[in-house]
Amino acid sequence: MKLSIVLSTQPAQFQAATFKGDLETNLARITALGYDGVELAIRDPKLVNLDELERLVRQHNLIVPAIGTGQAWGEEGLSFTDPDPSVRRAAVERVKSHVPVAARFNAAVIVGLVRGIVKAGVDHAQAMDWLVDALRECSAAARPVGVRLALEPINRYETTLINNAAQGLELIERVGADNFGLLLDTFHMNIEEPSIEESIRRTGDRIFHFHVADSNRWYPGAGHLNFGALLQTLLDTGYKGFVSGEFMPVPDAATGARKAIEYLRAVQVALGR
Ligand code: LER
Ligand code: MN
Repeated sequence: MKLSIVLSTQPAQFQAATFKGDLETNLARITALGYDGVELAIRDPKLVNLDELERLVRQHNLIVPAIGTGQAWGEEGLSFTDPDPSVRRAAVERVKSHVPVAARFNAAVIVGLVRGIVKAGVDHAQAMDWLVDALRECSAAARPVGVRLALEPINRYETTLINNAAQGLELIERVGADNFGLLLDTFHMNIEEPSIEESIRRTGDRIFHFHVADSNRWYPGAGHLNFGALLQTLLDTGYKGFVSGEFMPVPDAATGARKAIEYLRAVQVALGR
């Protein structure tokens, strides 16, 4: 089981980006803790020196399994489902601009909150149509360079569009691209799924990436999720990707990250995987 943890390349409001800013120090900490990879949250690739980022990541022997794009929504309000067509276009262009970055690292591009929420005056079916069009366009742009897109079902308190795995699987049917799949996040699943294990089984080989946080969105082991059962189910699907920590920096990022890896490695040993 390969473990990574989220690092935002810039300061961000999003609370569960465990590490933020100060790239060199944080990459060194992540490596020293024993993580195999780092998931990079990037608001806008134009704001990042990508050669320098790649150099630092490789210097620290880390793999980048996925690139998060949610800050384009969190910090700038860009979304695939905004009633303003120029905002939708900017969101699609922004996500497409992450494709070469992902290709550099052989990473997936995450579509989280950049999909948007259904805004006042917008019909849910209309928002779904915009979402499908945007995802088709981004998947088509990613395919020639071998990049996969992972849409994350997100709990009802953050969005009204795609809250659970079943809705995600229906969306996969509509988008109809083989490089489009899902990112499952245990924090959201605990709120939305009838059964976390059953939803993992059903999503199967369409699980392109996996986030872990406990029920309280603290490090795994700090809440009441059964990580033994859910990770066993995940590995039984044949999932070979990363299990990526995305939790609040409680009591601080370094301590939470240390407790998470100690706990997850112990679960792994108990499972004999
Ligand atoms: C991002 O991966 C996530 O899980 C969302 O809660 C973002 O708000
Ligand atoms: Mn997540």
